[in-house]
Amino acid sequence: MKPPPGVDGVAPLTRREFVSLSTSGLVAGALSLRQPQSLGVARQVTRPVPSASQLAWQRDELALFLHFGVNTFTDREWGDGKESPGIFAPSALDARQWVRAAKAGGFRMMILTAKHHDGFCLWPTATTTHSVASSPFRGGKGDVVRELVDACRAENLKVGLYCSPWDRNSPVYGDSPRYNDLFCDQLTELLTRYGRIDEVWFDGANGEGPNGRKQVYDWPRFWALVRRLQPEAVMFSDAGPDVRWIGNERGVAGDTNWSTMKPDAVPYPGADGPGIIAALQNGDPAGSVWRPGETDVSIRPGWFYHAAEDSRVKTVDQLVDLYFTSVGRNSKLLLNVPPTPAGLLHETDVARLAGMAGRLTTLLQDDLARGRALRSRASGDRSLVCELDLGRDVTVGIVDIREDITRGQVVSRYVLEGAATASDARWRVLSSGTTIGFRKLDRVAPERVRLLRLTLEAVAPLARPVQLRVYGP
Ligand code: FUL
Repeated sequence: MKPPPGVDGVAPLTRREFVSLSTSGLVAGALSLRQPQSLGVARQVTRPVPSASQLAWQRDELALFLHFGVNTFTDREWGDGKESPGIFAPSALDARQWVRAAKAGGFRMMILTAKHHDGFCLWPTATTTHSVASSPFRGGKGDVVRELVDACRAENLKVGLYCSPWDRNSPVYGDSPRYNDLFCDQLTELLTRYGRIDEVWFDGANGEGPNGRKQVYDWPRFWALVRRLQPEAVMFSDAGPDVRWIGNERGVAGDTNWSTMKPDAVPYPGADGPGIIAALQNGDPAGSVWRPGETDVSIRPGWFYHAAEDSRVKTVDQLVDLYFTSVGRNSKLLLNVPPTPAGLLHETDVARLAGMAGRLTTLLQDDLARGRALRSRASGDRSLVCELDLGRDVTVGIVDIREDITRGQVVSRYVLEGAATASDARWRVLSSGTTIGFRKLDRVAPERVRLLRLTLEAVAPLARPVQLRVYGP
């Protein structure tokens, strides 16, 4: 049977056994991509792999989302576009405070709503008067995008921008060619005035315009423009092209989460229909493109700041859980922390970010397998068994497994077992699952073990070793 495109790595191999050496003490085993010489040259079919930008995006793990704009002053979630720019009056805006809070939380990028669905632009655009230039902020001379960019550069954080295609203010919204021109002009301003932008975030929402007309977005044109102006930036939307939405706003990636996708599964941003959410949650091992999932969720119930939600900020425990259900499921966490009408992050939110970083550092700092070699042997052409002697009895509470995604993602099933000693090797399952990808974090019932055994099955031969770290409870 012909293998589906992008799934097969090489032709089946004969059984081989080998022991891999530990480099950093984290190395597991790898199935060689080379066939035994007697079988001739490997029939290599390339699986999708991340671009340099997608790889950097994933390795950053954490990005901070900032929903800020006229809604901050009207106490609403979706403005209708009729807001007066006069209400946008943050009294003490300090983007350096945002960036310091993000840094203390371990975040490596900030993404600002430069324009939300209400159409109000946080930068002095030439495309509309519905912007900061018509507001009292800094006497009409302000530019929130500039202040964020400058603050991020000073602290070495990356910058991303959200620019909503849905615009409830623009009189030409719904007059499709004219609005698409205007939207491209807005993107051009955002992507040429501020230096390097690392992520462009497209919401798929597509509602009625003020004239009651529906807009037909020219996505290929938008994407080509971004690619031309900021070739290093990743573009987010339901349909990528570089990074896909994870399918919910609760902060939970699929437990099975492939970074590969079939592009037809979600043909355009905002597409609706059966199977779309599952495709976003789980990806597809037979997908022809690399399109990892981004998990966006707010630290508060709403995306914008509402004083009434000051007592409903997610706790440190909840934030740590979100890390496990996003980063720990082969995704990236985009956590929204909305500035207040003063233009500052609320002190409760700031404290929770620091608390989350502190807790994660404590949980994940002492790798009990550090320096221990993992002996691996192939148990089939696409399965591998790896064993590790921890050298002493330890209590395992967290398991951290990683594929080297520079060569793609292939593991489709894993089981980690533990046993007390070599002479009493009664293996007990600590954790098991399907995909691993960039990182799989499992919390397990604390178990005292000395020996670990990791069994892997893959949809194609593993091109590189997997890494195994274990931590206490
Ligand atoms: C949604 C928007 O409608 C929300 O207001 C928010 O911006 C969220 C991140 O995306 O689709």
